[in-house]
Amino acid sequence: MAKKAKSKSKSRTPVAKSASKAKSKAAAKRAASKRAAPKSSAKSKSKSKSAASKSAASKSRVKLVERVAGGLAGAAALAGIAAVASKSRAAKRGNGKVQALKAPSKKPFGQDGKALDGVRILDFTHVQSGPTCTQLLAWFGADVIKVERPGVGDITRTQLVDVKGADSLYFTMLNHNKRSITIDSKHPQGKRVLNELIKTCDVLVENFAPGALDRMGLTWDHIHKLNPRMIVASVKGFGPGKYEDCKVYENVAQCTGGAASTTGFRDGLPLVTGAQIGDSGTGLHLALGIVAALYQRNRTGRGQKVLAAMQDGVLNLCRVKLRDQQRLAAGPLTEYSQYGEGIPFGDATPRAGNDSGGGQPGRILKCKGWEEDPNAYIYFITQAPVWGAICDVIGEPDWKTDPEFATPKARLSKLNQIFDRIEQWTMTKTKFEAMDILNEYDIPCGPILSMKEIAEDESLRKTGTLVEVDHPVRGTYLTVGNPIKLSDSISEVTRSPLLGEHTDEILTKVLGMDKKTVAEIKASGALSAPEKTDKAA
Ligand code: CAO
Repeated sequence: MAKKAKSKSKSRTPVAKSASKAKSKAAAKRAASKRAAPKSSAKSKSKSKSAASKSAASKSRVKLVERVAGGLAGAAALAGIAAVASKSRAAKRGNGKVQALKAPSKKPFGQDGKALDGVRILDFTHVQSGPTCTQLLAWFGADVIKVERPGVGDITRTQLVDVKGADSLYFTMLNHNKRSITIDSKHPQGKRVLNELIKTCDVLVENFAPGALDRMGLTWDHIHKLNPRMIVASVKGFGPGKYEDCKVYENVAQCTGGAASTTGFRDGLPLVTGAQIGDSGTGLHLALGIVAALYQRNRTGRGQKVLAAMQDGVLNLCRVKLRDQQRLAAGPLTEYSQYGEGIPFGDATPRAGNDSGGGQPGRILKCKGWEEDPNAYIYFITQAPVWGAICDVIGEPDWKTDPEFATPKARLSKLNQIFDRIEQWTMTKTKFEAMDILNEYDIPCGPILSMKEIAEDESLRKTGTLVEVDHPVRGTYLTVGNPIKLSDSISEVTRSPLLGEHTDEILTKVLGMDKKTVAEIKASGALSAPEKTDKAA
């Protein structure tokens, strides 16, 4: 049998470590001095520049384009999409000539800024979908200013609380690397601050219920008048249509986007998945839309609206099920177990249990210890090119030449028999033993890992996908770092902000307000929760 000659060499992605205190202080200082730079927008600068400084500005735009392109490619890689913006493309200008590419950075690896350095986000998001998006942008280096309601903040700060008095893990795990300012967006002085922020930010991201942003007076026209370069990015439950005014949460999106009707077993209820494809999935889509809009703005100088509807995002992730819906017209879905079981198909894509989504039949099979351990299982794929190795491993060498089993087509009607036999073998091994043996023969498989096992996984910690973060109120906690690795824009994970922690810093350093103005706005009550009367308290 075709046992592998040498073990697989695994390429390591860059290590992103939780920043040490000293390191993060220095980074904060650097970032603060950058942010303090006078009303930094390239737009206002370039107007008054001489020819020499124009060329410097254009160089820095090329740099930004390159960085944005890098960020886009990272996101695209995760979504399984081909890279859409390469550096060589970014260097191509309107005259059709290709400019010489910049020489590689002389700075140490990973220390030449971040992909989205210089991009400032006005983050009006809450709960999960929007915060996922802005957290990703922050990890790529954007300056994310989270606007929260005074005294209350993002509702998730106080949801599913595990440490009394501390922001919940729900909040901390979705809002890393951001700054927080409290503003009552309906107060006239609050609107004044928001208008100033709109002028200085590149992107406004929001996921309010439909119409809420307009009710605050922040219509597209208003925003665009203040800052024609601003990109306004929204998550909504549905796109335009009969449901466009509806509020939507994760599971509603899973149900309306096609995930629930195709998840679970044929004879059971529709199921929602643990993966937050409606919220985090849509946040990821929105982030890609924002980076694309930033890229286009480099050419047009104009902002645009970006909409990621949760139903659309879920459907995009379920596209193979829409594929199967159309295949039904041509006959039964032969890779679904129900085909081998002789159960007729209806007129819609059925739930397929744990059958493989693609043309390579797979199942979840019991491993040693399954009686006690709910996760003692392995996913096993009978990939056609390694069928011979599978037969040898499970002790059925005759199946390699037996016409009843030798071809993928012949096997389709016997999947239950085949997987029962494979399971007899997997039940003699733990899921990790089975994984080790099967990997030797390049047989695609994966142990069912519990969250406990994942939390303890050394490789995920080494790559920075799992990170321990310090928090002044709750202490150290474990979180998921940036899952997208850029070789020259390494993500450090810094803790989520306390409510309104950066209010003063943003008013003075970002907006350049003097003490008197800050005092005036504060005294108006636009930035603080109303005093509780004795009775109310
Ligand atoms: N100052 C003053 N008012 C503020 C404010 C601030 N800083 N921040 C928010 N508000 C106000 C809004 O203006 C809105 O007021 P009005 O309804 O009077 O205009 C109000 O707070 C509530 O906002 P909301 O309707 O967005 O929040 P909700 O809790 O009722 O609904 C949600 C939550 C998620 C269902 C809804 O926001 C939504 O459908 N969003 C789009 C889809 C989405 O992202 N869903 C994912 C949620 S995660 O599972």
